[in-house]
Amino acid sequence: MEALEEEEAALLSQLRGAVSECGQGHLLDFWPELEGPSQRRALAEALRGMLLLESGQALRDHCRRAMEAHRSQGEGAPLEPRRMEPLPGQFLGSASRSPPEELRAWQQEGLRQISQNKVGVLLLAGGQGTRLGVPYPKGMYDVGLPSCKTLYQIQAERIRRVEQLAGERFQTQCTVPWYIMTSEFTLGPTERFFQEHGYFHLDKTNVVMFEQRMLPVVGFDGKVILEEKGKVAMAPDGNGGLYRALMDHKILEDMERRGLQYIHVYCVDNILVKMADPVFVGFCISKGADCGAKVVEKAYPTEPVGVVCCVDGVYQVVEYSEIPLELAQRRNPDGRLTYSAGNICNHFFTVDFLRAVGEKFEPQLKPHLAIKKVPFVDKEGNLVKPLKPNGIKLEKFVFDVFQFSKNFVAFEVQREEEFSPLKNADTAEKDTPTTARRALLSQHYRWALKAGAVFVDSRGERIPEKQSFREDEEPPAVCEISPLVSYFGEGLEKYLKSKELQSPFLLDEIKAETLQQA
Ligand code: UD2
Repeated sequence: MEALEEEEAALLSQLRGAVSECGQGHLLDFWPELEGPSQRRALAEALRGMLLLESGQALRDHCRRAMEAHRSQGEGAPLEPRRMEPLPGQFLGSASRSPPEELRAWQQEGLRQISQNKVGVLLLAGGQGTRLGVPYPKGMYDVGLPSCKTLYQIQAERIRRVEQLAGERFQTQCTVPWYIMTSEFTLGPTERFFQEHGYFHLDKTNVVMFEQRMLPVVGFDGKVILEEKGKVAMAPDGNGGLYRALMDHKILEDMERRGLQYIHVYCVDNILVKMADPVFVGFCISKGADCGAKVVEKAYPTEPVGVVCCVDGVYQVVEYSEIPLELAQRRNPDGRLTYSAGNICNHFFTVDFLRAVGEKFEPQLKPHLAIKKVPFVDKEGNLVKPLKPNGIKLEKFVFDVFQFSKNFVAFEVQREEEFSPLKNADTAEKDTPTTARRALLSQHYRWALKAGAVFVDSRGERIPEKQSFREDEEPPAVCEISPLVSYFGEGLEKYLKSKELQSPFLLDEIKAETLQQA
């Protein structure tokens, strides 16, 4: 017993010295009040992780950087209008303006690379999803489709289908490995969810989860925030934490061992995401790109998407939180937004490029500032839920590596086909479960009509067709098509041509088989 107490006293004195040296002595203020050795051990572990080196240099730097970034916020001219230029036309491919034969050639190239096991997908899933407000990872969310599928299941099934399409086209058996970057908040629940669902019939060895790093959240006074008496406030290091995490967990080695050359990186919440999109992948490869981004035309000046553009002649995304309003609102003589190439967090990278970033460029990535409301314990030990923002998070952004690209390209796609993100709860107007569900059902309704289907209501009366309807309008009939039946509307005629379908209609594999035989 005595030995234990002595050991603890020694540990405390060592820690106190180290944290005080970087001005963070307050982190141990409540040590005597912590309940038992397990709480003390947990705090000691967390502090040791933050201190990193004995000198405590890393923590001191982090706090200083956070405070300076906060102080200089709004000072100077962050982005003078003349420095920022729209993306030149030659770097932009387009899904709607390119001739069909060109699109077919890109698709063929993408499928060929997939069939040779050279393409992987990487999901950024470490975010906390605070705006949506659910206590579990966003990928587990069910937006209320007839099938009740979650975002993860939809994505898994699109992977299976694209493997099948590529395999059939080139007579191979192929795999698109799925890398999933999680954080301390999302790893456990995501792993459990995949286990419970049998990895959605994917081979478990081809689903690789890894964790990004966490960083302490700093108050405006430069002091790390204590969220509880024995718990430091920590937050993931942004989706640009990807590059460190790839190195930390030897993920690039895994990619190389599998012979992968191209990676499609995407964010978790876009219900229309085309996993390993053969057209986009084929386009990037055909242009010899090492780095690429999918964009949609921005819908309105303050839409929360970054803009892909050039800053001082270098390709970049200027994030929605950082673009001056005057620039976001600027329009061309034809009335279109000047900075209209909206980033949808769908990126293409060669594995070689990712390695160059990991080994060489990553330390040059500058963190961005996010000011948030962070619960904390005050000096008296009371838990306070602040009404105003009080905490500084520093985050790296995944697209900040575009500046290191030797050959960057962007590919413009149609919003209604490829972008409907789930960001907010249904109390908001945009980017909600309702808008995501509607976007997917509208797309599937269009696919069914194109394949020659006719919809009827429960009394067997024909539902008048509508080829186009507003974004905020429900499609005339409810139709959901499993990704296992069709990846992007292909191959539906054999099931749906001249068929009368009663709304709501769900086309899964079993239904498809019966329809084909009918
Ligand atoms: C992202 C893009 C924005 C636009 C928009 C479209 C960035 C930095 N911004 O903004 O330009 O394309 O999406 O929907 O990419 N994530 C992590 N770790 C983190 C933080 C986030 O993995 O530490 C993941 C998160 O789980 C999500 C993705 O990154 O899948 C994007 O994060 P977000 O939803 O917070 O990004 P948002 O909407 O601010």
